[in-house]
Amino acid sequence: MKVYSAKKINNIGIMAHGGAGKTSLAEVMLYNSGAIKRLGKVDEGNTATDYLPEEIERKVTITLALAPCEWKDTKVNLIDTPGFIDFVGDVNSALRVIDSMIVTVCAVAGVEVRTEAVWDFANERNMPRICFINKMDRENADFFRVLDELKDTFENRIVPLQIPIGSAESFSGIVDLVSMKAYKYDNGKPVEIDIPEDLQDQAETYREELIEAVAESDDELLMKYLEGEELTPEEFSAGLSSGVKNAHFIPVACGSALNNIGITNLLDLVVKCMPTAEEALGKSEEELSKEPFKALVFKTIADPYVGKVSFFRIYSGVFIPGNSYYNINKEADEKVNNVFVMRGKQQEQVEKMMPGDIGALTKLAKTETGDTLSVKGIDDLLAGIEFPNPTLSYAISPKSKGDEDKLGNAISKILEEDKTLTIEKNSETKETILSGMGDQHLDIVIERLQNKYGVGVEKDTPSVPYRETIRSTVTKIEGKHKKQSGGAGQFGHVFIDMAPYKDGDFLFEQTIFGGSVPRNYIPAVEKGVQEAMEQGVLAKYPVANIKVTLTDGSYHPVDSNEMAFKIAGSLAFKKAMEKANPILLEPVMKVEITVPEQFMGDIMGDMNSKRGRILGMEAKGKSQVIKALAPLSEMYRYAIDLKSITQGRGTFTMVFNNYEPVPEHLAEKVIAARKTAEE
Ligand SMILES: Nc1nc2c(ncn2[C@@H]2O[C@H](COP(=O)(O)OP(=O)(O)OP(=O)(O)O)[C@@H](O)[C@H]2O)c(=O)[nH]1
Ligand SMILES: [Mg+2]
Repeated sequence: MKVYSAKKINNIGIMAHGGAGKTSLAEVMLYNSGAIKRLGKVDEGNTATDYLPEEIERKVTITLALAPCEWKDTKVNLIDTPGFIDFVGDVNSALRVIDSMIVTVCAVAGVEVRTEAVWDFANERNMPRICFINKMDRENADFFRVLDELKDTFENRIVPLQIPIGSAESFSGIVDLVSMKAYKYDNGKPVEIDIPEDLQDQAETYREELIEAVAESDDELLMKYLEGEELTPEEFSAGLSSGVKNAHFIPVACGSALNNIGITNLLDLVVKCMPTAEEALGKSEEELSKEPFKALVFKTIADPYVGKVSFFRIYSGVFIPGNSYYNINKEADEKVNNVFVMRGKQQEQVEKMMPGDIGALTKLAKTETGDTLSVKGIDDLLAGIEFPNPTLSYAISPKSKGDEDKLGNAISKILEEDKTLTIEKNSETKETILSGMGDQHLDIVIERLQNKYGVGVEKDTPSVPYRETIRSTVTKIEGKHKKQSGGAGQFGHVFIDMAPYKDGDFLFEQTIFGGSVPRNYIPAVEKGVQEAMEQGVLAKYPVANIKVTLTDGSYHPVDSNEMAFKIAGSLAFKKAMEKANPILLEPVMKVEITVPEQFMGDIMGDMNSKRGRILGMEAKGKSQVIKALAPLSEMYRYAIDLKSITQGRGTFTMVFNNYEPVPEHLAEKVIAARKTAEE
């Protein structure tokens, strides 16, 4: 590919609900522009942008992919993004670097959950977008119903630029309301035809709506329009382009990605009405080129052949291979000898890259997703990328013993590629906890560990990190360790009091009088208690929230030593705990659930069945936010439950809140299960 100027670059994300046809659309745009020679199909597993084995197998996009093509001298940097919520991390990455969006909507399903989500994001940034009603060839496709739905759902001004000729089986082309010309398609190429008679009135009506929208986006044009004058073709064209670029209105196009209908018009529209990189950055290319180099790395992939590949977008300066660059976040130099344009998994080396463009670098040693690359001496960062917190966790372990290191290494490679994944060793349960955005996400990670890194992994629901504590105060509990037959003797002897303690996990005090336990042995007693606390008397869970006071004891001038007092301390602790009415505690989480209003009842019912307590609720836009406390043991699968209750329309966050007693009948079960597991 040649080097493109910021005046001739469009960075556009294709975003939508899962399955609306984003990947098919990217493919057919690449094909029509000549960027690829063979038109692939998602269902045949041969598209440019769904190239990972996991994507081909599932026919679903999992990671974002770059798909640059050239149309009318402009480099259109398409980014194909995932639609399923489990893979939302890459949607966030793409959103951070695009200047405009094609929102793909299925002509049958209409507006869906993720359509609303990406739309909201575009609104927040007043991002220009084109709405493309795809799958016009499908049975029950209905352009006008979906158009009305778009108008009803969104507050933006939504204006069709085209109307379809026919629908479902008979869908054959479009009437372009800008030129008032009609087209059918021959292998993707538009062939001009007369506007079908039965569409003429409708075309006129919608053209009037379009003219009004164009006029209203510019004061001068509006004056003319209100005075009843006609806009010249030049005025109309310029007004259309600026009205869309400023997101004064959102144009609607339609077609069929599968049958390659309406796609060239969509490409025309992108080049004409979406902002160039120069426009989006708000400076001329000349200015941008003179500024110091600055780019954001928004995605990292681990390619089996090339190694680490970092996708980056340049915000200022020119990238010249061989120069020295500097990662501001890591305070590290990065030497890069090549710069690439990527299309799916295909790389093409280019000579240099201009401001505003998107490309890829290989073998960056220190750089991670979200980092700013610049040159030495520059220290202000570009805004990073926000990723959602994981919602689902599994305890994982290697299938074969001895593969622990291999697993650790593989996971750290996968973590580089995916910022919505976390791995953590739980110090209480000793389990390795893998957390991600949902069951599909985690299953794919586990599959990749097997297929790409050769580590088989067992997954399980994480164990609950229960704790134990006491409810009563006990006094004068004796602990005596005495071994005085043969060889060197052992003698340690203590009395302790034990009480519930609210202000922390553990407090140790002593009220020894007259040296009954010599001063130098007191720390050993405390240590003995603490070691014993690692395994409580009920089910060997760690003990918390207790206060122990060493009150008395005795010693032997020869046989006493630290070890003996440590053992005495732990013996006393166990006895005391047994007598002090021990109970089991469980972690309770603070949960915030956001759902459309109609699911409130179901969410509350479900929370009740999970022993949750509702703290309150409030309206947020069109949604309700429910705050609740619920035991962790009931919440491990909440990501899955919420998805099924709300058909994917709910989201939630969850953080640890406090420990609370486990209800008795459940505690008995937990204790019994632990005993069985031990045996
Ligand atoms: N009939 C018809 N089917 C289409 C059209 N576009 C896409 N499809 C089909 O819809 C299914 C999903 O298409 P994709 O292109 O994978 O959709 P996507 O939006 O990329 O899906 P995700 O990336 O998984 O969110 C596939 O079976 C496509 O063949 C179309 O214009 N007409
Ligand atoms: Mg896709």
